Amino acid sequence: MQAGQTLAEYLQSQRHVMPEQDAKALEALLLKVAHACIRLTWLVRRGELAGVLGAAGQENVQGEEQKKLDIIANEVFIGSIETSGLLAGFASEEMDNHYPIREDLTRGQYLLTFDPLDGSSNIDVNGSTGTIFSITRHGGSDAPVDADFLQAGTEQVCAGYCLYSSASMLVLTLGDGVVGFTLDDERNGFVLTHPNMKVPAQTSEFAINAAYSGYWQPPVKRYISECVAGSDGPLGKSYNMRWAGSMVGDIHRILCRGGVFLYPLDERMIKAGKDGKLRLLYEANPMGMLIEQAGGKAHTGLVPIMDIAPDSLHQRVPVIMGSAEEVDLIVSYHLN
Ligand code: P6P
Repeated sequence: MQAGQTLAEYLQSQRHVMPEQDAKALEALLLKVAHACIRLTWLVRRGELAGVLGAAGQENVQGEEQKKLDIIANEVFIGSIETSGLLAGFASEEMDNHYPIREDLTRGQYLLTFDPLDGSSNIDVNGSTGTIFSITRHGGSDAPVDADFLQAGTEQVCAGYCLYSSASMLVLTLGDGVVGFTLDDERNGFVLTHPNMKVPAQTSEFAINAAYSGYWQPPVKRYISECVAGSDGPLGKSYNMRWAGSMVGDIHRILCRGGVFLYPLDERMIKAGKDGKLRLLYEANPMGMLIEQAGGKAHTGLVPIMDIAPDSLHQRVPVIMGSAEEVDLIVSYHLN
């Protein structure tokens, strides 16, 4: 591979990496995903000019207020890919149950699980947002049911995101490292700009929403207090903090320069009977695959995220992911 390749050229060059059964179909599917991300880029960039900002006046299955763009992004993604003949079905943050391909359309061998617009709280203030996607295989030939989507992160064939920020970037893994493409407006296509994204093993930068520090459990309280203690503290170095308000924004920064992202289980969630905030299938698993393929680690504090056997489409998990040595340290505080 070399920088400057188009996405299509890159995918063709990677056919030898993909299992024989996947090569052409996966290549075609990813080009459809990229096309959907380009359509979403233009919508996000036009913002109020396209009348797509603001609340939709309804909640999703998570009980979260939906933004207009949440719903539009979901429709754009499905509309761009459903007729490809490559998918057996979709599952999305914005839909209660899975979405089977229409009976009159050709069904394919893959399942696409996605968060159409992650970071919704940033939309109206022009902050970073993104689309997160995870591709797994559909074992059967019949129409899928919800249970077919409940696959461990280790079963993912491909994972990626498109970050809508100062540049639009498509970052993905096929299981052989992580690559990043930047949208070239003049060519209206993604161009390979980051051929080998790696997470440094060490870091001095953490990402967490510190507003919830009063609810954190002891291992997280210990870690963050040690970071804040700086060079005179037990970790012997000064730390910086970043919190983008969108997982895609934070994980992209970590893939570019290292860091550790935490959305841990806290006392609020325990009281509400929740296992975390972020969702396993379309946030933690795809981001976990990217981080681990780039040399980092993805953990709940108790178990590796990608080993979890999912029990529901919208299952939530605690998330600690990023620079391997930092994740190991935080996990050691949870286990000891
Ligand atoms: P908070 C966005 O809604 C999201 O799911 C992630 O993208 C982001 O990291 C997190 O929630 C932000 O949560 O509690 O800081 O608003």
